[in-house]
Amino acid sequence: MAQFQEVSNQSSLHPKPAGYVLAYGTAGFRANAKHLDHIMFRTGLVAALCSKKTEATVGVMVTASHNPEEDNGLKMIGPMGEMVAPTWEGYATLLANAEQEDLLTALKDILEKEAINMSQEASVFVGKDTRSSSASFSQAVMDGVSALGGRSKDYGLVTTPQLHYMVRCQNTQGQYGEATVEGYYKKLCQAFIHLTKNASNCTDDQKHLSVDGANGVGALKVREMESHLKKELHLSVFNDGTTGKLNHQCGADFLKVQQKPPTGIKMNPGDRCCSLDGDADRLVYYFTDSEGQFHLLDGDKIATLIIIFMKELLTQAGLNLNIAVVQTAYANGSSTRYLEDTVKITVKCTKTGVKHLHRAAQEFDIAVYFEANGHGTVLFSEAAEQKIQQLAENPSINDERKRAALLLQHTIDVINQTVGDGISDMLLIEAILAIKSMTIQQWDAIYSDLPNRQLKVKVSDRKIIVTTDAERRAVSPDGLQETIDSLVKKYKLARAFARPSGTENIVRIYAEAETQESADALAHEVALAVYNLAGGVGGEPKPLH
Ligand code: 16G
Ligand code: MG
Repeated sequence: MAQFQEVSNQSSLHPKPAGYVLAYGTAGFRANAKHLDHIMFRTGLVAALCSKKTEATVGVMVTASHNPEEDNGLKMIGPMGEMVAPTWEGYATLLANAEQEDLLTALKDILEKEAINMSQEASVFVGKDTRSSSASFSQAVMDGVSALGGRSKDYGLVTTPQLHYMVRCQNTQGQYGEATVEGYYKKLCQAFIHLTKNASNCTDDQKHLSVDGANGVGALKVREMESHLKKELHLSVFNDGTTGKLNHQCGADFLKVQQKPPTGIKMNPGDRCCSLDGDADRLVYYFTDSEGQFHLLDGDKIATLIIIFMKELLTQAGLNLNIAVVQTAYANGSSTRYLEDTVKITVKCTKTGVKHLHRAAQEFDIAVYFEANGHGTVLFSEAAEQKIQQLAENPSINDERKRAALLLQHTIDVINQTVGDGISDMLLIEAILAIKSMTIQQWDAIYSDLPNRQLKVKVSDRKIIVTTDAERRAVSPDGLQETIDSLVKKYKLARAFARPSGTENIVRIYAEAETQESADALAHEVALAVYNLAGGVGGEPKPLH
């Protein structure tokens, strides 16, 4: 077939370094940019096949999110704007690792397995972040698509969630919105303006928010969006990439890990601030108090604020829907306790990685899912959306129910349901705070986080650790879980787990307890147990104090 000749010719322009192996991980491929050109081209091929198979547009986003500027990677996007199914991740890994001379055979294998009709058209949306390597990489993806006769649409610089949104809009024939960046701003900002229209006497001060753009694409896009907000929200963007380095001492991941403010931002005590990450699919909020103490409001606090708001609206609307919060093992124990005992809401725990939370959230009428690191969104079932719409259009309901139904409708529109979206989440939170006349301090005071500590342990093979119960318990190696259980018993309000990372060759430890000293000591003890029982390499973990 002529197309195979084309693949062969083109792929020699994107050669694979012999022996180089990389797997499609929790959030796609990610590595130092030096090694990735062939992976970009070959994922272009996979995306074209996926589009032919599903007879829909799919997406490829070139980004390494919160990783350093020198890294790059990509994320594939399925027809509804969701992450692609595991089968396609597997094919991406297969093609990425096929040696140059085996590429065509590997490609034909996939064609056969999936019974792909090669005369079917392929359409792939491509976007990129601001990394210096991203421009040539997105071209390499498009080369792969065209080698199989597919068409790509180059969205240029966009946030990851914006590209997810475009794919969904395209495949729903515009029902979800218009598949342009302009269309995205219009939908979200109009919903925001509707939501906040009747917010009681919101002062200019309350309308102000400082945004740390992580020196990445999110900063550019927040700026682009601002005029659509019609001065209903005043944004000061810091770390916009003009001087600082991408993700360097700034951005959502830096804040969550370091528990301190980013450099490059002007913060007065009490100012409401937020940070996006390098591709703007994560968001965290923070402020410093009058004593100079830093307060981080992470994904757990965000989920709590959103679910309280949703629950109140549903009660006012008189709608009885099945709602829940989805978290991972990293969710602070205080948040889970507060949600279950005080808000009285179902809380579900899944494995780490957005696709797991997303899938779990699809089981409810409305589910708020967030990782503690600030990645999350809200999903509404079709039935729930219909009920809300019917209610909003029902002429015989009282004003309170009407108001709540309308607010729910606008809430649906401000949210990007395809994937966690830092910019959309930011608009939703700003709207909730305005509607509830709530300060960031009041939001923070809803519950107090338990002190916690995360550590990494190097082991020769992280797969030795096998977990169950949403990664909260280890079933292998022998004796590890029993050891962790007995260590946890020594401390008050304590919890700890060890899980193999999905993105690095390490084991991650999480511990929380009543005091920071206890959390630190427990984390160290669990790290030691992992080091001893799971083949630790390098020096033994040292105590933190
Ligand atoms: C990726 C995931 C993130 C997860 C993290 C865990 C997506 C889009 N991103 O960044 O959700 O928290 O990996 O990394 O799924 P780890 O397995 O190394 O702890
Ligand atoms: Mg990200």
